[in-house]
Amino acid sequence: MLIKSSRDGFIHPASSEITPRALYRERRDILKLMASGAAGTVLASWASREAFAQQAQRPGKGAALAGSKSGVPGAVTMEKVTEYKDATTYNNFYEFGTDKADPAKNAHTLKPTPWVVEVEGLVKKPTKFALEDLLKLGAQEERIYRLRCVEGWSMVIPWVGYSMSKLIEKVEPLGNAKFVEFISQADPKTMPFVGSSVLDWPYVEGLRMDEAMHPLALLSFGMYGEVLPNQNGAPVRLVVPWKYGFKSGKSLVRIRFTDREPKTAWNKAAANEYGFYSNVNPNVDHPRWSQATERRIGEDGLFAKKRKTLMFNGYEPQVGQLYAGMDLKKNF
Ligand SMILES: Nc1nc2c(c(=O)[nH]1)N[C@H]1C(S)=C(S)[C@@H](COP(=O)(O)O)O[C@H]1N2
Ligand SMILES: [Mo]
Repeated sequence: MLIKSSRDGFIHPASSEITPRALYRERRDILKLMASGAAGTVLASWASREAFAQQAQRPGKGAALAGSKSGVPGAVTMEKVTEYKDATTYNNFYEFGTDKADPAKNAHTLKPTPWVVEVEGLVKKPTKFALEDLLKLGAQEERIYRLRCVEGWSMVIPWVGYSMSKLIEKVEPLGNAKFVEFISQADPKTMPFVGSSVLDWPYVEGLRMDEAMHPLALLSFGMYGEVLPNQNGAPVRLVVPWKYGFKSGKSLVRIRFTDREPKTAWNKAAANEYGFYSNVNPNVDHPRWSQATERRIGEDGLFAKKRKTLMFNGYEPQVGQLYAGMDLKKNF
C-alpha cells in the first residue's frame, strides 16, 4: 500500500525500508489529510500499516507494546520524533554510569522481569503490584512528549503508558496524602554505579499530589511501540513532560504517599541547583548556566540553531493552573 503524503509528495519505499521516523512523519501527514477531509481510505491503511509496523518495523529488539492514540489534551506533539537510536544511546541513568553512553553499554544487567512495584504510605489500599497486573491497570496509550533535560538538551519521544492517576485512584489515597514519592531500584549487583558517591541511592523523586494526578503525568512501560529498553528505565518509569527530565524516575520499585515534601536525590545532592518543583522554566537560570535555550538531539550539526525553551516545556496551557499564584523563582 502506497500512501502519497499531502505535504511533500513523498511516496513510501518498500515497507522493509520504513524507519520509525518515517512512520511518525507519515502519521502526522495523515492527521493533516484527515483535517482536509480525505480521511476514510487513508485511515484504513493507517491501521494496517500500524499493525504491520508492530510486527515487522519495530525499531529495536524489544517485545511489541502498542498504545492507542491518546485523547488527553497536549499528549501528542506534532514535532518530529527523535531517532530511536539517539533516544536509546544518549541517556542519563546514573545507576549505570555518568556518561551519556554508559546506560546503553551497561544496563544489560538490569533484570526487568520478574518485577514488583510496592505502593504504600498514606493510602487505603497499599498494594504490591506484579508488573503483569500493573500493565493492565489502565489502557495503554501512545503519548508523544517533549523531554527537556536540565542540562540543556531535548528530545521528542513516543512513550507508551497510562496516566499515573489511574494507579493513584486504585490505591485510594487518604485525605492527608499531599505528595507522592517515586523510588527507583538500587541494586548494587546489577547496577554498577549504585554505591558511587555522586548521589544518595536509591534515586528518589517526588511530585505534589495534584501534579501526580494531572492526566499528562505518565506511568510508562514502553516507547516507539516496544517495551522500554533497559537504559530508558525498564520495566516501568515515570514521565512528567513539563518538568526537567530528572523528575522522571526510571525503573521504579516503590511509590509512597506522604504528607511531607519528599527528599529527592538531586535536591539532596545540590539544593541550590535542583529544587523540588523543577518545572521547565526559561526565565529561571540554573546557577551555572542559562535555561533560555536548548539543543534538540539529532539537530546538532554545525549550523543547527538552538531552540528557545518554552515555559513548562510548552505544556503551559495544560499545567499552568497548577502553579497559579506561586513564585516560580523561589519554588524552582
Ligand atoms: N533512576 C534514575 N532515573 C532517572 C535518571 C537517573 O539517573 N536515574 N536520570 C534522569 C534524567 S537526568 C533524565 S534527562 C531522564 C532521561 O530519560 P531517557 O534516558 O529515557 O531519555 O531520566 C531521568 N530519570
Ligand atoms: Mo536530565
